[in-house]
Amino acid sequence: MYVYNWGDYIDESILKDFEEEYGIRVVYDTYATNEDMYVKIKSGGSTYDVIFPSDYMLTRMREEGMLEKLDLEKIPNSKYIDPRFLGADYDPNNEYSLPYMWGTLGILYNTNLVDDPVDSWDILWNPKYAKQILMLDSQRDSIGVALLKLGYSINTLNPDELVAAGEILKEQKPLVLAYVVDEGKDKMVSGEAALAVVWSGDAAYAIEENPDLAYTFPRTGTNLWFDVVAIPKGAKNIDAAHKFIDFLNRPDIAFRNVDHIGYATPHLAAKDQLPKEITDDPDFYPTDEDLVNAEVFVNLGATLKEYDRIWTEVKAH
Ligand code: N2P
Repeated sequence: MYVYNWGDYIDESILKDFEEEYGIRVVYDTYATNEDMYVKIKSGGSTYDVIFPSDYMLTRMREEGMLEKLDLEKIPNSKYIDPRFLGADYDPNNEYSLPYMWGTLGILYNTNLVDDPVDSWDILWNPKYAKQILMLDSQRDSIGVALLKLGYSINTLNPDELVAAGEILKEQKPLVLAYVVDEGKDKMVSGEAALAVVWSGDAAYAIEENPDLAYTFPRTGTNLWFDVVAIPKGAKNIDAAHKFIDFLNRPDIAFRNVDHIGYATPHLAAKDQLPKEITDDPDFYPTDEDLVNAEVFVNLGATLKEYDRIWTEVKAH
């Protein structure tokens, strides 16, 4: 069975346990962004059995006929998923996906190096932190941060707003140490950078390695995201894929996994086993009130081309 997941997004000992219990060999590959995963699946060169898209990418793949339906009868452990994560816009009838992890986009910072309040995206444009800022090498996220700084929606279809976002990303570039994804954690842990745009669970992981780090997200607006597990069309091991998804949702496994990777879990039995100081922390388990200004990414349709163009320009600048 072939599993394709984000980097640093599972306790890999769980793969071994699954192989032993089920006698099914797991080939495990990773990707850095939704867009990388999409291109690989779309090209058809490799067939995976299990993938982990985010909300907006699930919508796109669903609309493009790139997904198999899940048979929930074969995933009895799906009963542990908190119902508030079901019936979401990206999969209104829960036909194609089950929630895997959720979280926010925010700022990981080194409390020894940053003495300004971290409560706005503006800090990422402060020249005081020149060459100490890490941005995500992920187009929706980085353009999203720029749109938020300008007070626009992260799902804007307005070309002028997008051009303005591209302009401020180019302005910011001399301050940016690097555009990174999984490597950002190490640069923050080592103290090489002072501020990084990260996904919440990666922050939790880094803070555990270096207690001088802290994470928050601007309450003025951010991206709230949901990552799910799904089976791409053309998968050759659909039965094994269902077994694997069920295994991931077995309470002991779901707990071990989330405890290891540090993201917020939609799995009630796993969440119950986590320390209260984690599940009560509004930066990692935000309440509705913390999220009043947060937006979930949506599939952009034809305007995606504009985002692509702007991101290419920023990267080449
Ligand atoms: C894990 C990547 C998490 C993806 N390193 C956030 N959507």
